[in-house]
Amino acid sequence: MKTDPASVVQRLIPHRTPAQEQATAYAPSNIALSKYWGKRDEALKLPLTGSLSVSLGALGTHMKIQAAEEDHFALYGKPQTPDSPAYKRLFAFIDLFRDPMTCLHIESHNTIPMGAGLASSASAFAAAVLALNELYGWALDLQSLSILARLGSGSACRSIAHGFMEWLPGEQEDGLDSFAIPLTLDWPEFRIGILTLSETEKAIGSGEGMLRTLQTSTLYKSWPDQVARDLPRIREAVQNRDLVQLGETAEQNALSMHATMISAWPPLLYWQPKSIQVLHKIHALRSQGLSVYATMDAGPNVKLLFNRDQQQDLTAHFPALTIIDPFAGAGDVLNHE
Ligand code: 2P0
Repeated sequence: MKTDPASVVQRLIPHRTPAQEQATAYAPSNIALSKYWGKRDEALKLPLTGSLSVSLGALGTHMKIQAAEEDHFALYGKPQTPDSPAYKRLFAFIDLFRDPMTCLHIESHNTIPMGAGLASSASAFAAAVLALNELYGWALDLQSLSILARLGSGSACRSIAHGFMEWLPGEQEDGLDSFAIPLTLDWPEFRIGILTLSETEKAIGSGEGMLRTLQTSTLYKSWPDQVARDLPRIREAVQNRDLVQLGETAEQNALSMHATMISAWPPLLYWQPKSIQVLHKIHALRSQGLSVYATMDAGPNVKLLFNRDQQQDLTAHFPALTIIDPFAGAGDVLNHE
């Protein structure tokens, strides 16, 4: 019989009785340098390839969960109705873990700027798993926490810890070998710059977009080979703190992912004219000697990868840049308009 999310949870959690009244947790968002695009199992959110990300420090989700008389979910202090998509998705996930008799009051607050084109699902599901682990007193290890977060949203498995995280795709049908591991090293000079070019909601979400790409793009067949080349190069670049190798590989990886999206049908053209303008500007700045590279996710916004020594020049060229230092304490937003 095929494994479903409920049976994975059943195997990993020791019991379903809260050990305390309430628990809080924080998980950072993350950006992939070698991307995850395409699943081998939809229900368990198992990827076809590995991926490697860096966390966004202080940009993430704070979540508080407490035992209550009835279910309740507030986002930014605003109660969500049970028929809202956010409520339904969160409680469908929570239902995997709790005894049906246990009601929970959940408060979630994202520090990710609204409309920055950064998905909050990765940090939200990771924060939910971390808070549940506290509330129930499971004392799960990082590996189990990552597997459980993955069941909420694939990229959430990389948000269970700070820093560079590599998601091992695994081979097992039950996905118990598919989780993210921290590359335990820092890179104090490394910076991420976020350029918000469009605040409109993306028309096609990542899950649907991946499936469409897999089913309709012949270019997608080359994607696993692209990752097989890029991911080890990015891991090596991180280990050597080699920005040029990291930036060149991450930019090519992101554009290759977009090539598969664009060649899907109907096409997934997430880029807007401004996205292309920014890419050209980055290329022009590189030809003038600036060491700056781009990555993009399933949306029009461009994220810049660079080292601290380029920060002043880049802020002059992109005044609206939100700069993130993933390794400053819990991570600091150094310059946010
Ligand atoms: C990534 N993205 O590696 C890639 C690059 C978007 C583009 O992971 O269906 O929200 O919940 O597993 O994790 C976004 O996909 O998708 C994503 P599901 P998820 O960051």
